[in-house]
Amino acid sequence: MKQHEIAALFTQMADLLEYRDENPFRIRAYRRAAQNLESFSGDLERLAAERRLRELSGIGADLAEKIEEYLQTGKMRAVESLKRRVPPGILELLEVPGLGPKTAKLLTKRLRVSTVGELEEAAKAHRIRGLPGFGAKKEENLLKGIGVLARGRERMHLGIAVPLANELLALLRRAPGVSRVSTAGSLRRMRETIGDLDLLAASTRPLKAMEALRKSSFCARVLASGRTKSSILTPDGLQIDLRVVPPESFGAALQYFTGSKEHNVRLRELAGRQGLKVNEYGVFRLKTGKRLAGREEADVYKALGLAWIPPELREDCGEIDAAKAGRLPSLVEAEDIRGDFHIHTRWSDGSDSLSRVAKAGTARGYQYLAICDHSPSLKVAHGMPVRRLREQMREIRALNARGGPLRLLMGAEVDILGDGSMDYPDAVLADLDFVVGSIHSGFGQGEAALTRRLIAAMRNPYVTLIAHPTGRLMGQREPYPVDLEAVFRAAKTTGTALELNAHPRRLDLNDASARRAREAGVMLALSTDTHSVDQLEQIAFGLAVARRAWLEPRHLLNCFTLNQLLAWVGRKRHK
Ligand code: DGT
Ligand code: CA
Ligand code: CA
Ligand code: ZN
Repeated sequence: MKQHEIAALFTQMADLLEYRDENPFRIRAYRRAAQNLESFSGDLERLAAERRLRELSGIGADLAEKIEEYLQTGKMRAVESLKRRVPPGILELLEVPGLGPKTAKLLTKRLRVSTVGELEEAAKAHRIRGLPGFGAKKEENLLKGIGVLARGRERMHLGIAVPLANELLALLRRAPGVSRVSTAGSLRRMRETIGDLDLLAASTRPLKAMEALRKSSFCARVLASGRTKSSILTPDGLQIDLRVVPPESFGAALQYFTGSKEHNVRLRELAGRQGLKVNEYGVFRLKTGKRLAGREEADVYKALGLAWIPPELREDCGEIDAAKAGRLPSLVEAEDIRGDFHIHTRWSDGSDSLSRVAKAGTARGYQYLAICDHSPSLKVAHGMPVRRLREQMREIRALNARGGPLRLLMGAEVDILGDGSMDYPDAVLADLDFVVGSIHSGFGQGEAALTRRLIAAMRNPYVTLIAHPTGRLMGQREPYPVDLEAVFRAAKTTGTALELNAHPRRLDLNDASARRAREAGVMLALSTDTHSVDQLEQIAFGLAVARRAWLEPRHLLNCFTLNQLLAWVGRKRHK
């Protein structure tokens, strides 16, 4: 968790330096370091203790010292002192998505606003559109950004929630008397964002478990504290709800507190019709009060005549009828995943070498990884000219020639240009094993044009997969408008796969769209959009979306063997 805090401080540092018009090289160094820390999932504290921080890419002596300082003191003096040198309120303004330091400075001066609230008022009163360089559109975008910021504050994404939950579960497991622990609520259902984080423990000594949480460093404030339930706020303002129940009702409580509320309402209706009652203590016969189940969650469902329903499906979207009819999907599982597509390396904006990536893929037991670095138009990401791509292909061939269980596929993430054409010529694409098409520019073109672009790309025989089809970045950028139903039809007829991007800020397609895509007969593919090898494990977030979309292995390209995959790619090319 610490690396996220430090990354946020480095970003803040860069913003503040930029606001003060300071050295652009320093600004860039902080931004790079922040990016690298965000994607780092190793043990930062251990690395610091071994004085090896400088092995992280983009971390020199100066930044290493700042990281150490933060780890030791929980503070970064350089940031503190810089903060004192800008007007108060600026820090929050800088968090508004789409509002850079330069614009923030201009707006505060011209409008004499100093807080996000005042800026919002100014925008609503249309006092911004008249400023030089602005206009109605920019004013609207600013308002949107303020909205996104507010919503982003309300809910946390899985990339934050899952690691936090794992630490909390470990803490609870160590508390005296605790025999079982689990997440519950929206986190157990793996919704894309989590309101508050629900935890459940079975214990004979509930007060001890709650005390462990309250006395831990995760607790900044106690909101509520009873005999079976505690709610706390973490230092980041996230709410944790912990319930502790006796072991004999763990299953019933887990079922109840996993929700969703809508799923539980349906379940209780069903129970009522059978003369039964379900609550957080168990399943009971209404007439006699006899208890039929409670210790195990599966028994709760069984007592109601249902198969156990995976938590990801519990949204009252037909899962109870399916369970009754014995027609629940055989959801895709982690073991079914044979590889990952859309992997970046040092050849464009990733941080690792091809051989490091191959090693990490092998360690995960994968059969294949598609290396998909950026194409030349994406200059900010060091997109590769054809000559560099060819060079990379040679290196991939050489690595594959060494043998081993994992095959690197020669691929590219190719920009779909404004007119729907691809950023590499077809003759180059034809030499690749796997082609990902992405929109990274012209988001403002409007729905019709964006949809046309995607469809044009799918009509290219070499385009295997469309990446992040709606372009959203949670908390930063709304999805661009696109006619998804038209995209699904084109994907189906052209034989192009659509991505479930597993990055916790993207998760794009999302669960509902992915389910509709599947119903439209579209092939889907999970990919992590990995920029450094420790992000390969984020496949778990994409897997959660796939499960929430009711996907089975046959719906996902990742579950194909290498030969099946290559055959699938070839079918489109030879249509
Ligand atoms: P969130 O926190 O907004 O992401 O969503 P949840 O689903 O985690 O909701 P939360 O934390 O309010 O409650 C956790 C679960 O507990 C919920 O999914 C179902 C159960 N639950 C909570 N309150 C009620 C209630 O008033 N009625 C019913 N039937 N179930 C409830
Ligand atoms: Ca919750
Ligand atoms: Ca809750
Ligand atoms: Zn990418």
